[in-house]
Amino acid sequence: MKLPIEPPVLHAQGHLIDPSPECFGWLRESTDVLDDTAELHRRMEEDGYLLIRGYLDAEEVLAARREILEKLASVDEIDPDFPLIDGIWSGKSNRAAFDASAFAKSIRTGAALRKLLQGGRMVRFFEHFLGGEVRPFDWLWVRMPRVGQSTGCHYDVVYMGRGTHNLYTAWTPLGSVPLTDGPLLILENSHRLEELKQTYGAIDVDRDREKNPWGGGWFSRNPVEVRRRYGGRWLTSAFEPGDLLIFGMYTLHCSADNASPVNRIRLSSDSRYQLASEPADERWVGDDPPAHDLEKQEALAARGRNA
Ligand SMILES: O=C(O)CCC(=O)C(=O)O
Repeated sequence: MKLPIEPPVLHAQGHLIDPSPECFGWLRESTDVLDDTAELHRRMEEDGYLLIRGYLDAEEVLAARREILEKLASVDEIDPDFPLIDGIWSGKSNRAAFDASAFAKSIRTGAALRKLLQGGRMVRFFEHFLGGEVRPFDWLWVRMPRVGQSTGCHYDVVYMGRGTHNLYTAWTPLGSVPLTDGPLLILENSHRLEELKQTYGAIDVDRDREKNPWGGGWFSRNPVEVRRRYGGRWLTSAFEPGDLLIFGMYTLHCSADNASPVNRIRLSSDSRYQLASEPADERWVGDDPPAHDLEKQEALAARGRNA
């Protein structure tokens, strides 16, 4: 992909990402080594992520996009003056008239989304990469930030670290994500920050709710300060349907603020993959994963104790 020579003006959580070459750069592509599993492992070890262009079937990606947008349109969130597939925010929502958790479930369990993320080329990638039968988490995350919204800096392990850490996130743009629309940002070399891994990276957002100095799971809402403290550059890219960004549990990431000039919602999913033979974090697997619901987590644990 041809990326601009001039660095973009990006903000994250309202902070300007310094575009100077010491502070900002582009994600390295690994598309050329897709068939070389040893090299993919080497790059994951070196970079903490893999960016593979055009790997997924773009038609399947767009089918998942359409499926989600139809649901958002059904609660009036999509501007009917534009083609549905453009995903232009209407500036209003009728979601409150519906059961919020049922609506969220319908978004993350759609047939087209499941087909894209829990089978086919996606699972084949991880079978090769992990070298065995793969278990995708049953829970899928769909992100729909509107203009002005973004995700704070975090390691994924704090949300899903109870099973194997040989676990990977696939961040999948569900449509084009130009630089204006709030793409994902990865902090270079953050998978090697041993002190951060042993402090912040050792928390469990649910178990450590009371004593966790980071409040929720985000390490920081200020990526500029994080970079100043830990070094590295914030890396990103524009994305097209079919592109895939994979990273490990200790790769610090956030997203840029969605600054779409046309009010487009940034649609993406993040899904997780591990070897079926390794223990899975019980919060994210099964027919009705408990997620962060502490009562459901406790009921599940009690069933385990009584089994
Ligand atoms: O897409 C986003 O804004 C956040 C994604 C994320 O946090 C993740 O993939 O773990």
